[in-house]
Amino acid sequence: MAQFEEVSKKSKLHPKPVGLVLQYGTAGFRTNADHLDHVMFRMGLLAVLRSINTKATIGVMVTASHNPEEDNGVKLIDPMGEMVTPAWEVYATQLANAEQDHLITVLKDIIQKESVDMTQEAHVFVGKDTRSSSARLSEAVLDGVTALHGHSKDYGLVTTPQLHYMVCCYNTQGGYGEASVEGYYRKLSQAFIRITKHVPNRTDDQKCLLVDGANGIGALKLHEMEPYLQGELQVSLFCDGTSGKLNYQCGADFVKVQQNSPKGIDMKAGERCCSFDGDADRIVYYYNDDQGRFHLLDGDKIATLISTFLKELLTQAGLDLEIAVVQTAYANGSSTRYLEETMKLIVRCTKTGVKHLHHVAQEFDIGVYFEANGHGTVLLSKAAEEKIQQLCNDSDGERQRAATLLKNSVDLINQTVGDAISDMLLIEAILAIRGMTVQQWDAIYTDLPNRQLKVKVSDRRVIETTDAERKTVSPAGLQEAIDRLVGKHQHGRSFVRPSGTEDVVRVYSEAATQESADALAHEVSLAVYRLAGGVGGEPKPL
Ligand code: 16G
Ligand code: MG
Repeated sequence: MAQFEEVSKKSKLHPKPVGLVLQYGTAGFRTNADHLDHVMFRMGLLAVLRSINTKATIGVMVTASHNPEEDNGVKLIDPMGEMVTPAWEVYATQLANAEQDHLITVLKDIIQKESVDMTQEAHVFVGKDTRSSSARLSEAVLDGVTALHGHSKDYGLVTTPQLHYMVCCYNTQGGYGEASVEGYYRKLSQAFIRITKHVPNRTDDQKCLLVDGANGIGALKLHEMEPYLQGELQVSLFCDGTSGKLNYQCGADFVKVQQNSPKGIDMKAGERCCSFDGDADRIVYYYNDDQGRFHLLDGDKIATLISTFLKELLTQAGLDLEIAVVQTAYANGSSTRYLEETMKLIVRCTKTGVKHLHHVAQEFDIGVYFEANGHGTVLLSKAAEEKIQQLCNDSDGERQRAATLLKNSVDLINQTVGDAISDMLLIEAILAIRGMTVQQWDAIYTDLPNRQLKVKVSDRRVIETTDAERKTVSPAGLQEAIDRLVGKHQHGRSFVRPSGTEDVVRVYSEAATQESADALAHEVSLAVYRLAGGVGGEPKPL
């Protein structure tokens, strides 16, 4: 077929470095931008197949999120705006790793396995972050789409969650909103204004927020959105990309890992700040107290604020909907205890990686999911949304008011994926309604001190886990060793897992004091080093 000849010809313009092997990891391919041209071209091809296969528009986002500027990566987006299904991650890996003269064979294999009818039309949305390599790499994606005669729409510079949103809006024929960046700004900001304009006496302090844009796409897009917010939120944007380097000493990942504020930011005591990551799908909040001590409000604190708020509204609205919070093993033990024991909420734990949380959250009427690192959102079942909508016309004033507030909050949420901009607006709206300061939010519960370390081993696949990564089953003796060490520390908890994005084993610990958490993490790291084939000297901090 002429299509394949064209692919063959064009693929030579996007040659694969011989022998290079890459893996579609937890969140797509990610590595140094110089090695990705062929991957991008091929993901363009794969997106065409996936589009025909699902009879819908597919998204391809060029980004390496919180990685350094020199890296890049790509994430595939399925029709409802969710991450691509695992079977196709396998195809993505096969296609990316096929040597040049095998490319067509691998392509035809996928076509055959999935019975893709190549006479059908394909539609692909493409987006990119602000990395210097993103322009040329997204061209390579578009080239791939064209080579297989697919139609493409280039959204240019967008955040990852914005592209997820566009895909969902388009495939639901506008049912979720308008598939344009302006449509996204309008939907979110109008919902925000509908909520906050009913809050009496909001002070300037409550309206002002310091935002670290990680010198990336989130800064650019938040700046673009500001006029739509009509002064209801007054953002002071720093790390806005005008001078600093992407993700360098700033951004959500830096803040979470270092447990410190971005470099060079001037925070007054008590001032509310938040950081986005490099593609704006994560957010964390923080402030300095009067003694200049730094306080982090991570994904667990965010999930607590949101789920508590939603639960109260459900009670006020008299709606009997099942609400659950989905976390990973990284969730601070204090948050889990607070949610289960004080708030009486259902809490579920899943493996690390957004798609795992997303799927579990879908099992409930309302599923609030957050990773401790700040990636998360809220999902509502169709039935739940309809019940809320119906109640908005209820004759009982109290119930009607609660339902309307719920409806407006739902409109603020990007349900396709964690979204720093949307999460930020939801958090700001909740704080405004409750008249709550960042300190009061922080005081809901106190985090147990914790520590993360990483250990280099010769093959991290020797570590096998179970029970949502909370226990190891191999190598032999490791779990027993961890249990023994944990037993020596008050409120001790620790687990280890092979990273999905880096060639290391990650170690997490928490305990009653920081010294104790540090000691536990160190002791467990040594056990990993000893029992799992450690290499390259002592274990290092994350
Ligand atoms: C990716 C995941 C994130 C996870 C992290 C774990 C997505 C969009 N992102 O960034 O959810 O927390 O990997 O990394 O799924 P690790 O396996 O190296 O610890
Ligand atoms: Mg990200």
